[in-house]
Amino acid sequence: MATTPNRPAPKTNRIGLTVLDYRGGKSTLCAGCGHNAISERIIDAFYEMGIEPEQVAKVSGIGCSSKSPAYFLSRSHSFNAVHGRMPAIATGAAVANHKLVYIGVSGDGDTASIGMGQFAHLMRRNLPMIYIIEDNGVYGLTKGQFSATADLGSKLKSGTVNELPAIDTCALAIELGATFVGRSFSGDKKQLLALLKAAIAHNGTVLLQVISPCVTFNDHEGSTKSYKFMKDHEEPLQDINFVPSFEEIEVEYEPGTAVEIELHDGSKMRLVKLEEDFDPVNRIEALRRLAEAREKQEMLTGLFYVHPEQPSFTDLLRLVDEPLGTLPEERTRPPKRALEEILAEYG
Ligand SMILES: Cc1ncc(C[n+]2csc(CCOP(=O)(O)OP(=O)(O)O)c2C)c(N)n1
Ligand code: SF4
Ligand SMILES: [Mg+2]
Repeated sequence: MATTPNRPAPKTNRIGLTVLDYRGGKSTLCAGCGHNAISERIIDAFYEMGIEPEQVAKVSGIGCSSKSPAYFLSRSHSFNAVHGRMPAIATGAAVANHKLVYIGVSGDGDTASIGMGQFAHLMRRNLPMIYIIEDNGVYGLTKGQFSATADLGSKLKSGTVNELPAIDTCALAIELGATFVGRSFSGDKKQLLALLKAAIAHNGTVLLQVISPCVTFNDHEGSTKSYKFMKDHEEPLQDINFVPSFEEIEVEYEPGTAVEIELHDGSKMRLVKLEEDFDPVNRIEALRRLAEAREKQEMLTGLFYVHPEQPSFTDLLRLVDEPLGTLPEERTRPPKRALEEILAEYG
């Protein structure tokens, strides 16, 4: 009788789960779509950080990008909201249960057009969540119209030229109050993974704009969001090394070449500067550098701004430790006597 050869035990993370425990359903997006590569990095980040999938809540709006939460972390909580309305759902959920890790996936259309009002208030509140904009410069799901992040002068396949300036969602997020803001490229595995792991360790709003080429409608000559354009033009600000709190590694850097930033959970980001003077804890400098990049048409990536000490929205609400959604009614409703006392004050 044939014997089963001894197979090595599958690799597990610090909580004993395999990478398969972090996967989702099979993607129905086009083969080669940048959004699929981002889902892969999200799986790697949660696996490597050893976060229980049941402790994660995924939210999204509408678009090819917003379908992505179906393709990672199938054991997590999930809500696919109405177009541009993911922030309201995320805010309600985070207040009802501030113990979960929230990750939102949106698109450039979902965020920078119909969802702009909700996006602005989420950034301003510093809600503790990771908000990813999978940015391909077009409305992929509705067949490739320009979005509000399409660069001035970029071309559609039909030859139509975009005559409007792009909204810089990173600059806007910093201006509005987000406390961890960066840009990456779906094809830059190392940088994107480091940013995602650091994002998990941050307490506050993380805005990651990830350039994610749409192979079907925006990957041609004349597009500034194509694979070729990004490969030729990506200019990283730093080499990002993330050291989680549970894995202290000491590395020596040349004096003045690296900055170390400690995040909420004690994890560290070691940023090896590729630009002499750039300091990501300086908000004004970050905004200035982004404005300069727009003037010079540079495709800057990296961590632009981080403020780990700023209290998040749920910190400001001074919530009790247990999630509000799990409390019995007698602890969430004031007793009749308390209401009568309040009403008596107006009598
Ligand atoms: C209220 C409403 N208006 C318009 C639409 C049509 N619509 C669906 S997805 C979408 C844009 C998606 O673009 P983006 O967020 O960039 O996602 P992508 O498909 O490019 O990933 C639009 C306009 C809709 N579904 N609902
Ligand atoms: S249409 Fe574009 S954005 Fe949508 S799945 Fe296909 S490649 Fe991705
Ligand atoms: Mg899009």
